[in-house]
Amino acid sequence: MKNNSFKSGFVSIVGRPNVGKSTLLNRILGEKIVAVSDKPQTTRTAIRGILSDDSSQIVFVDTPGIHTAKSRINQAMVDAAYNAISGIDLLVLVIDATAKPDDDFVRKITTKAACPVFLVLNKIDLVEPKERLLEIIAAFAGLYEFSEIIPLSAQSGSNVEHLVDLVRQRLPLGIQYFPEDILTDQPEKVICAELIREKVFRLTNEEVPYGTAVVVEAFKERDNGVIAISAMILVEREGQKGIIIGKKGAMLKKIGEQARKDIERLLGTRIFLELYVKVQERWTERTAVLRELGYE
Ligand SMILES: Nc1nc2c(ncn2[C@@H]2O[C@H](COP(=O)(O)OP(=O)(O)OP(=O)(O)O)[C@@H](O)[C@H]2O)c(=O)[nH]1
Ligand SMILES: [Mg+2]
Repeated sequence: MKNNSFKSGFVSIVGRPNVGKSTLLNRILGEKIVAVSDKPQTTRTAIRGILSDDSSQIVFVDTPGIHTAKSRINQAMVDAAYNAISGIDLLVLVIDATAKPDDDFVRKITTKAACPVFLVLNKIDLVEPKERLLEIIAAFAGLYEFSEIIPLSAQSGSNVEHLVDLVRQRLPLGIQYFPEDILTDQPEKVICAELIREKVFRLTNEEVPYGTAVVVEAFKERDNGVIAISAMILVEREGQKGIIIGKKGAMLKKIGEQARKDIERLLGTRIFLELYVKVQERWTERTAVLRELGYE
């Protein structure tokens, strides 16, 4: 039983695509559980990352970047981000400190928030001269009564611990929602699929990453302790299949090697990873498939 000063709460991380929300979640947890890439719209679903200690539990929710969605899958992504704004204890709105200030967006999000809002100015490692930060802070402070404005670098980790301390201070008294030894409420299969999909996002270009989904179909521990994972990479067209497989299978091999390293680190055990590619035309527009994949 936890003592009655235990604090807990749900904290959503929202913002435009590519501002570093997922990088921030991974940094806070000290483990990679969500996909990060230099391409926008990497994150497709809301994924919870849980930070526990003796006196608190913070349930962070990473969300897809909010953008003008054209396709059905993108609409589902943006819906997932907006859904994560309600029913929470604290909202962390992340902006890219190097980007042109988007006041309309900040106003739009803050009007939807029914809880305290922290503004995180990310990527401060890229801001020069440093005095520029004070100007940015002053400009945003005039837009909304943010509970805190925190400049940080999710990539280097600079000031991230300070953010976590401030979040912890704001949490209401509450129960422990999840066991203290889990990093996420997602099944291992889902996180493995996410890490494989990240490699596709990093290693392929143009429309290919956006036409790709990954499903882990088998996850079995063998007698020797090795976990055998079999995953399907879904694409929309034969041409995309060719790119994912690559010359003599070179691309698929690279995706597999890089994903295996991440998954082994996360699971703390050796894995055997088998990947195959399947074409499913226009899956990004088909509700039934999107639902099956957990995107709707
Ligand atoms: N220089 C620098 N780059 C960063 C920082 N944080 C994130 N990035 C980079 O920004 C890019 C986008 O990072 P993500 O974490 O995938 O961004 P996101 O907001 O989750 O993006 P979506 O999921 O597409 O909405 C990646 O190339 C990161 O390496 C930072 O503090 N400094
Ligand atoms: Mg993301």
